[in-house]
Amino acid sequence: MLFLKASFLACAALLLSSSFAAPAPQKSNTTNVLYPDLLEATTDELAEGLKKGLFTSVDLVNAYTARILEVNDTLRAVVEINPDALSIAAELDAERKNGTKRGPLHGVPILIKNNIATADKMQNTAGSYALLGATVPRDSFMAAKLRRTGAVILGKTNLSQWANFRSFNTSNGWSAYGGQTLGAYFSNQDPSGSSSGSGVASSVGLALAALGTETSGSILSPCDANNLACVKPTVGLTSRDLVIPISEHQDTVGPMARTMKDAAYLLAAIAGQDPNDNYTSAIPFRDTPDYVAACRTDALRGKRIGIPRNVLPRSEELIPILDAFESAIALIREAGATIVDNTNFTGYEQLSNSMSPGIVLDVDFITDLPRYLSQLVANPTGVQDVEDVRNFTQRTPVEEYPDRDTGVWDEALDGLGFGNTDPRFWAAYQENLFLAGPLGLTGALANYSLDAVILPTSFAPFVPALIGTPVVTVPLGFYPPNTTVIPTDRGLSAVGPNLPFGLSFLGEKFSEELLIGLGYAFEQRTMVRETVQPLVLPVTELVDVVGMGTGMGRGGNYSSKER
Ligand SMILES: *[C@@H]1O[C@H](CO)[C@@H](O)[C@H](O)[C@H]1NC(C)=O
Ligand SMILES: *[C@@H]1O[C@H](CO)[C@@H](O)[C@H](O)[C@H]1NC(C)=O
Ligand SMILES: *[C@@H]1O[C@H](CO)[C@@H](O)[C@H](O)[C@H]1NC(C)=O
Ligand SMILES: *[C@@H]1O[C@H](CO)[C@@H](O)[C@H](O)[C@H]1NC(C)=O
Ligand SMILES: *[C@@H]1O[C@H](CO)[C@@H](O)[C@H](O)[C@H]1NC(C)=O
Ligand SMILES: *[C@@H]1O[C@H](CO)[C@@H](O)[C@H](O)[C@H]1NC(C)=O
Ligand SMILES: *[C@@H]1O[C@H](CO)[C@@H](O)[C@H](O)[C@H]1NC(C)=O
Ligand SMILES: *[C@@H]1O[C@H](CO)[C@@H](O)[C@H](O)[C@H]1NC(C)=O
Ligand SMILES: *[C@@H]1O[C@H](CO)[C@@H](O)[C@H](O)[C@H]1NC(C)=O
Ligand SMILES: *[C@@H]1O[C@H](CO)[C@@H](O)[C@H](O)[C@H]1NC(C)=O
Ligand SMILES: CC(=O)N[C@H]1CO[C@H](CO)[C@@H](O)[C@@H]1O
Repeated sequence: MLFLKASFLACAALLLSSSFAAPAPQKSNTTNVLYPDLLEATTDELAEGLKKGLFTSVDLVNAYTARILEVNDTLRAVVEINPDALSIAAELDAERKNGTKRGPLHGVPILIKNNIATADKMQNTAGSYALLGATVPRDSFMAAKLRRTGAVILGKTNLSQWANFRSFNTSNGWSAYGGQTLGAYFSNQDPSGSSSGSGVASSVGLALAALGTETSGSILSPCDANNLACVKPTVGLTSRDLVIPISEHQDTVGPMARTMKDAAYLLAAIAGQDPNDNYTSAIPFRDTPDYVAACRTDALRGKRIGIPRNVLPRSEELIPILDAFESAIALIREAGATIVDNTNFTGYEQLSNSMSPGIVLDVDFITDLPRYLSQLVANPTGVQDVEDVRNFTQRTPVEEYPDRDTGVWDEALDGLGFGNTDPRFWAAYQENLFLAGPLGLTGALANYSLDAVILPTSFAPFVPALIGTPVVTVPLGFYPPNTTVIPTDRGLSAVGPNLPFGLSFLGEKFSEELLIGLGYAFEQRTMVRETVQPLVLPVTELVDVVGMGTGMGRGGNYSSKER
């Protein structure tokens, strides 16, 4: 839920060796007429095929399962496949035959991050062995919502362990339980995080889309790095019931998809009030807005869009992103929007040097994790709080301590140690709200009468995270093929040839309907996602599995890899 920013300056540059430039695998073209290509398949295409009986939900589960297994050894995006996925799909197929259609996601496979609990055979661990075998009393509200709309929960995706709230020297996409997830666009690509597996899985079509969670950047950043269209919803639009927390004030669950419209379908499925998460009582509408209908190509026309220039740093590595951002500004103007430049976040510098953002997360984690753990019905390791989890982590070798430290928890427990009803918490929280609000995003929106603000996605998460406002991101461009690789301390490629990046739209609380429209209009005018193909691609398509039925199961016999 918190993403680790690549430290551009601390990294030595490494010249690209030509051995990295492996050719992209040959893509099958046998999937044209009847079957959508699963790398780019949309909700509308899958719904149409299911409706016409061209393929079934069982076929989709078989195809996506094969794709997951094809790239498991290289990408490690999915840690577990739901052993019940085929039987659930068969039931949904029967229901459809019987005349019941639950909605556009009926029978469509979706992956969820491994911190969103399901009351089934799958684990919910946040990537830690401290929670292996732990069980919950019921599905999380997110899982229950997905099931009710007819989506098949196909599996759990890997994440930066504890949503990147453990260590100061770990890597994006690593967890003890799930190993190291990698991005698909370049050798050893840093997948970003913490919703790393959800991002990578969506980007190479291991399901229609995935759910991620964000505290500060953990949906937006992997969407940025993996060429996706995503929504980081307003805190309170989507319930955090039985989601392993960092911070009740900042956590949110959202869709990570390849297209804006798919993200809209998924958001519509998961948004809404939940008595088990009282932040959802702040939702200002009775009926969820029609996020799919908001996808209009003319949505930018007549809108006022601000640019908080003072948030953008200048550095050599950022030139491709900043250049693409300037082109985006021109394009948005052409689309009929008014650009208001220099709508700066006046409190940004003070905020950047403030301790308050860190204090809020540390203290919330100390407070909120025990609340999650207290709801477990089975808890084999018996961990009750952050202190227990630290102890477990430090003495369990597979957790890779001390190579990956527990610095975040040390800071929270030893440096602060108080809960979020303490006045010291309140002071930090109020400072965040003021600097990121009136002196930040909400101030800029009000002072310049803006509908939204745009930023390159790598600079978008921080301010909205502190005030719980929504952000939509869509693909913007790619680093050029001759880009010099910049590795992280653990050797992941954080900058490199063909690595994707995105554009973000930031708005007021509960303005998702507006932001989705803006994102969609931009996406449809640019369509940059498909201009670069991932290096690692599964090749199984529907044509390879249609009619195989439920007999295959996982680890089945797919012979399509050589095509
Ligand atoms: C598939 O690709 C081959 C080689 O590029 C081409 O000859 C053939 O016409 C294509 N088939 C279809 C159905 O597009
Ligand atoms: C991926 O590979 C690892 C290691 O071989 C294995 O433990 C894991 O179960 C695999 N994941 C899936 C989804 O099959
Ligand atoms: C089919 O519909 C009938 C009548 O609504 C219902 O009784 C039956 O359980 C349904 N079967 C399935 C597989 O959904
Ligand atoms: C939710 O409940 C907590 C604890 O009871 C309370 O502190 C908080 O103000 C409530 N939040 C909302 C949005 O109602
Ligand atoms: C906004 O920030 C930019 C970049 O730091 C700066 O050049 C500009 O003068 C600022 N504008 C206002 C109105 O503060
Ligand atoms: C850590 O766990 C060990 C083994 O359960 C226990 O003996 C020890 O007291 C624990 N230490 C702390 C500080 O909780
Ligand atoms: C991570 O930090 C710990 C504690 O400072 C240190 O022992 C370990 O060597 C570090 N690991 C790396 C890879 O830097
Ligand atoms: C909005 O205007 C108020 C009043 O002039 C000012 O204090 C604040 O800094 C402005 N905020 C932004 C982000 O422009
Ligand atoms: C990459 O190519 C572009 C255009 O050909 C050139 O301007 C740029 O200097 C090159 N960059 C590197 C790092 O070689
Ligand atoms: C599995 O694949 C092998 C090798 O292609 C083939 O001989 C065998 O018949 C297949 N088994 C099934 C159950 O399809
Ligand atoms: C559940 C799962 O996928 N576990 C694997 C995670 O990665 C480690 C290290 O690569 C493997 O050993 C696990 O089997």
